[in-house]
Amino acid sequence: MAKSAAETIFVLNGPNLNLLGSREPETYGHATLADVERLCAETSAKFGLRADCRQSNREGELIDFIHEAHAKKAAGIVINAGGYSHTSIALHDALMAVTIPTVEVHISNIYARESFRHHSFTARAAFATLCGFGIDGYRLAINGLAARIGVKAKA
Ligand code: CA2
Repeated sequence: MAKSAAETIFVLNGPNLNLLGSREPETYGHATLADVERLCAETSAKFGLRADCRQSNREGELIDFIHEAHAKKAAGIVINAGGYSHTSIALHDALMAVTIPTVEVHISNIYARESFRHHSFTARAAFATLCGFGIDGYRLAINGLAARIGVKAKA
């Protein structure tokens, strides 16, 4: 049976994350964006949820995805806004406006890197942030999101 929109988690990846697996493996590992999306789909399925995975290099398109999540009554958002995390008040405002339970993920440990990565605007609109776990952070985020929205793993 098709899952209703209320059982959908939007997984949003921002600029340059389409390059995962092709460069800077010492920082971001060897996994590709397709690997991330597969991991999110598999993890969501354990909870009877569906992962709707999107990536964009454009701030406005990411905002449109957040609005779409609201329009489709998404159960949650997992977002790695990439570099926009550190610059985008507009993405912060979009997340605040929709009041969908949100977890922020960063593949790298942003606090062990340059100081300009230590602040995230989007994190302020999330109930939790995970960083430094590599792509496993997405799996952990979906587990935490499911717990927050009261969805248990299916037997
Ligand atoms: O650690 C993360 O997930 C980041 O959100 C990644 C962003 C960076 O600006 C944030 O500070 C932390 C950058 C994404 C760039 O991704 C690439 C992946 C492979 C090769 C080059 C860039």
